[in-house]
Amino acid sequence: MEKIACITGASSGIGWATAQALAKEGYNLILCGRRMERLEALQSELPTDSYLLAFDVSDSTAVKLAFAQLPAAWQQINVLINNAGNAHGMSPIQSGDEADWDAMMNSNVNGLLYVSQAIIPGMIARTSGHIINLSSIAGKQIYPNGNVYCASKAAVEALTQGMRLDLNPYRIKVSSIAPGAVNTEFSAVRFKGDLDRANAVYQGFSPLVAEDVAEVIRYMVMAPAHVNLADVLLLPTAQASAAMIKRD
Ligand code: 8X3
Repeated sequence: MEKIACITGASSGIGWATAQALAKEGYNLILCGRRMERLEALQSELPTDSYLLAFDVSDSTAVKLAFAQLPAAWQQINVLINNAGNAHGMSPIQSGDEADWDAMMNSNVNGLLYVSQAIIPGMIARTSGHIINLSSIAGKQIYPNGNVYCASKAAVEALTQGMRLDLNPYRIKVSSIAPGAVNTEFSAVRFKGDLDRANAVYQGFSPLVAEDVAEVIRYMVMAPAHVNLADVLLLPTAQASAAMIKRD
């Protein structure tokens, strides 16, 4: 039987690369993102079938509506990749921007919860499924000025463990992957389009690229049924910790 994976934040970066990696394994894909034209561009590249859902994960009504309207053929979701999320701003806690805080908590934490809540009941009914949450090294190690972003990813780590406990009776795998420095749109978004500042983050060493993360996610998804790569920390070789990177 054909398998279905649902990927949030599929319109760029790690989500986009993960869609390509899972499609190569034969997965049909539900691709979620805010930008329909980007989802259509991705769809046209994929060798398997896909269904597009354009919504903002932080809008709980939109999430509910999107999944309630899924055609029957797309309702049996085997794998959920909770990838949507971002960093907004990077400043000391005393000068943080409330809108940035809300944006991070709403997408990285609440959005993950809303999408999971829409998909988990089906997995429970079938007593099978796999949820992979995109955490970050920022969820394991707090760094200066990372405050709220780090808190949001620490919440992802806690929610992953909580989900694994609560969904254990239903044979649902729950995993997280925590990448270090990955050269995507991440820093451009964090620094609000300041590309000099964004590019400097990845200068002087070889950072991960989205395909590196996607390849590990592919491996996590394809592991045998009895194997769960529950907690994966993925770093560029040059990175020793959240705050220590060996640059040339
Ligand atoms: C992205 C990695 O180190 O910029 O989640 O927080 S870091």
